[in-house]
Amino acid sequence: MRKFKENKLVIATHNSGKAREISDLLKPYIEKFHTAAELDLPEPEETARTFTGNASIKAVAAAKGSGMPALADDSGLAVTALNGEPGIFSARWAPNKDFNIAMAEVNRRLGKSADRSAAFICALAIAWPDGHVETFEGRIDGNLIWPPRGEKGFGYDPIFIPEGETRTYAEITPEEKSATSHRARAFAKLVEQCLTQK
Ligand code: ITT
Repeated sequence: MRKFKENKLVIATHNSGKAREISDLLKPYIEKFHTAAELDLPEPEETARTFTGNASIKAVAAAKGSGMPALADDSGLAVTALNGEPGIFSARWAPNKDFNIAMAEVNRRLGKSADRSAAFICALAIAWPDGHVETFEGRIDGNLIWPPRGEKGFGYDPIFIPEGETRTYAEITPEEKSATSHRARAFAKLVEQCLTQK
């Protein structure tokens, strides 16, 4: 496992909800970070069939494009009764990034299914400009509700209740979400294996 020793990192995402969560998680470890959006880095095509594969594509593209190490997140909602869909296509179910449409589509496809279980999955990839990549995965199980509830968070948060909670991810604070989320769990592995406190 290569250790991250530099003091600059590019957060390779164009999703502002993710960028906010990732920068909050990174603050204790990295002095300076940039986002792919702020550096105007192009968004590579996500052609892999796994979260980890797509996270690697995004991290390598940003590291090569910026000349700095880069961290990418590929994540999504896997619904049990839909055989894991939308999965790696979670962003693509939202035309013009309209997640009201994506959430309604999940609910429509679930129909009267008694099984409302789902999981959020997050793959993180950290890549260096020489092409070296390390990857980490995290997951949180929960259940889907309808109608959506809450104004916080992003994406599918208003329909997802994590295990052990009664509120959706859009009803709890960012700190509470980060105590259990798929992203925080992947992050904990990244921190343990790859980062050192500044
Ligand atoms: P980047 O590729 O630029 O990072 P993206 O939004 O296209 O942004 P993904 O391809 O990884 O990212 O799509 C993941 C989608 O899954 C994302 O758009 C959200 O809708 C959903 N998602 C991921 N993590 C989530 C979370 O913590 N809460 C709610 N929805 C989440």
